[in-house]
Amino acid sequence: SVKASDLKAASRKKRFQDVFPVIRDELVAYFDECKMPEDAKAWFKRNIDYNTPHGKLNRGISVVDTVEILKGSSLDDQEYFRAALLGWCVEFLQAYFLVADDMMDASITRRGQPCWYRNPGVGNIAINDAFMLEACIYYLLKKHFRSEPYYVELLELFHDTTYQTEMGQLVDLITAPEDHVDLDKFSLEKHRFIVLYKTAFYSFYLPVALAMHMVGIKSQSAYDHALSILLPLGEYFQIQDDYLDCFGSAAQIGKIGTDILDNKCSWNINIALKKATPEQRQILNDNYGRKDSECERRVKDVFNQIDIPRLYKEYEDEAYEKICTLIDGIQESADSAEPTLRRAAFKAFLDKIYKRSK
Ligand code: DMA
Ligand code: MG
Ligand code: MG
Ligand code: MG
Repeated sequence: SVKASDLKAASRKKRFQDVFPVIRDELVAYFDECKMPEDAKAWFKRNIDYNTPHGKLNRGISVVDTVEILKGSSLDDQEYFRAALLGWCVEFLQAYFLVADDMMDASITRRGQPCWYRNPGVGNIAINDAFMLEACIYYLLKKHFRSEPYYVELLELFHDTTYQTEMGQLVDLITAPEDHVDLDKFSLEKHRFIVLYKTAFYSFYLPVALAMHMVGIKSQSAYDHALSILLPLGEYFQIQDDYLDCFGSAAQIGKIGTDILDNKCSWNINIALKKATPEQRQILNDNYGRKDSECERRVKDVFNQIDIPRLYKEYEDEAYEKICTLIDGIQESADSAEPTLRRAAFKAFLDKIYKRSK
């Protein structure tokens, strides 16, 4: 039976998705203004349509959800549009990162379709297409938020979280050299650094901080407190991503895992290294990070012998408990001059990802 909460989530997603064509058409209209050639306009539109709206949209919808919870009442049509526009800016940032990430990770599929760079005639043009998806963010912010007192805060937030993500991607990539496997260089500490930087800031802190600016929260301590909950939440989310890369089904996650082939410092390999017998360690040394599906299968066999799925379930329960405790630590004060953090905003985010299989 379909639960009422699922129906509500579906209708919220639908409302958010309905804003997309309006935003897309604004972006494409600028190409007309600039008298761009028709084929360039068509390319740009196809880039946006292919790479931006087909994900789970958790990050984007979280901006709207958080604005509503912090404000404490539902939004009128204009407020909804503006919150959704910020949400779509997060989705453009995500699209930009993913188009580039798939090239760097030599991935095959994304969101159930070929990675953008693998489309006929696209190839390395995808590099410029990624830059253009990023540029969409600043075009939209300028058009819709230029006169807001918090405009500079929005710009800094996007710039800072973009920089953090790129720092994380740098460590992710240089810890996974293609031509040299050295599992001694991996550790859970290194993994933690990578996932906080490459994922947690832009996927979890950014949407909530955007919503906080929109409802007029100015106190730095509120942003620091939000960060102290959202970084662990983002760490948990990326560990799920690492786990599903190996143990999820391609049909559900919409992508074919490449972490073993790519020599990635993922959660699975770090846990396996802690538990492996000398024999298992030798198999991992000889087969991890080799561009060969037979080697990949041998690594997966060791992961299963070590029972990574059971260890993951234990981790997931612990992480959930820990994050709930952090959320319970929020003091909700009603008589404050500006809106304050709300437990429900963080709980909503946590419940969207708890025990996810996609
Ligand atoms: C995700 O890393 C981080 C960014 C910034 C895209 P990833 O390569 O594990 O992501 P995915 O599994 O989606 O390719
Ligand atoms: Mg990737
Ligand atoms: Mg990657
Ligand atoms: Mg991954």
